[in-house]
Amino acid sequence: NLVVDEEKDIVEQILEDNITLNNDESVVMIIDDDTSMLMYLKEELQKQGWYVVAIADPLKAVSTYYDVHPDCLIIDVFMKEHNGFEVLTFLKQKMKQQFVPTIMMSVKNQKDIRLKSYEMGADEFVAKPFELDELIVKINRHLERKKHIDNLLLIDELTRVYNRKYLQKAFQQLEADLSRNNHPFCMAMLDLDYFKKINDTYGHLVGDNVLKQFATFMNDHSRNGDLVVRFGGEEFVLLFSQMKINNAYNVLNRLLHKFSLLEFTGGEDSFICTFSGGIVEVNQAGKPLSHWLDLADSALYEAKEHGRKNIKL
Ligand code: GH3
Ligand code: MG
Ligand code: MG
Ligand code: MG
Repeated sequence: NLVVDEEKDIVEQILEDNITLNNDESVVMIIDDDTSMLMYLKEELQKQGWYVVAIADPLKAVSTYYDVHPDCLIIDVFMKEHNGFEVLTFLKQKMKQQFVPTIMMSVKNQKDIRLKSYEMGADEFVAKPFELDELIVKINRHLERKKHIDNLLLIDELTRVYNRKYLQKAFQQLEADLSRNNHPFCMAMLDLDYFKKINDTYGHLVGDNVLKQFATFMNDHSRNGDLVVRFGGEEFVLLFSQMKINNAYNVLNRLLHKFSLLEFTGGEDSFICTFSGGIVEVNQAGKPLSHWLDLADSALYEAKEHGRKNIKL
């Protein structure tokens, strides 16, 4: 039996695939004890470019949940051993605060089944037999919504740039590029100078506005593929993809010069704001993000010691 064999290896297969799994590839998990339905759906949904995990044993679905990390769940309501509602209950506990769109499926298209599906937190009920193209469009919508919601969690509310949580993900992608193609990249840690004084003199709202303008400025001046992250408070991390350190150093100095010319208003006054920065070239795969952050942070410390408004390697 194809499906049973597949289940045995499902964890290894996923762990293996995860290495090559494109970060943008959506994972769809289907749980249905009808193996011919499983195989059919798996084949069809894979054609959409989704990574499909098809599982006939509901308990297996629960135990492999954290390995699979699905972006969308499709659960059959009536299965031999555990019904789909039980499975959904187990899976909901695993999901915790995460949003995972869930589609319940059943041949019994009855109001009580539909109601129960929604009451238990499913996002959609699909009656069997279904129209494949319609199901695909529905799944697609759910995946888009999931992406949108996940993205919101990675964006800093005040400045609208990525937050620290996203940095790890971006670092991994650039590091993969480094080990594959030997493309080094640069990481800069930037910190606004005497920012506390801006807050103390003009108030927090003015300070907030400076942070927003700074983030916007950096975003507007970054190339495609570069990244601006609010690391915390008035500290930002910039990633320059495929760039050597001398180049990054020159780019940052130009940005520092340009930013320092901007005038901000606080009450009746106008003022300027500068920043200091430390950069490292990430030219060696296998070291954790924290290693490079520490180096960039030490360089930043030197820049501060050196009187601020400057960049150090
Ligand atoms: P240095 O040049 O050494 O970096 O001095 P600094 O004053 O910038 O550094 P310090 O770490 O003493 O102060 C940082 C300040 O940033 C303190 C904190 O209140 C402020 N801050 C952090 N997050 C926010 C924010 O979201 N909005 C505003 N307005 N201020 C913030
Ligand atoms: Mg069934
Ligand atoms: Mg600081
Ligand atoms: Mg500061």
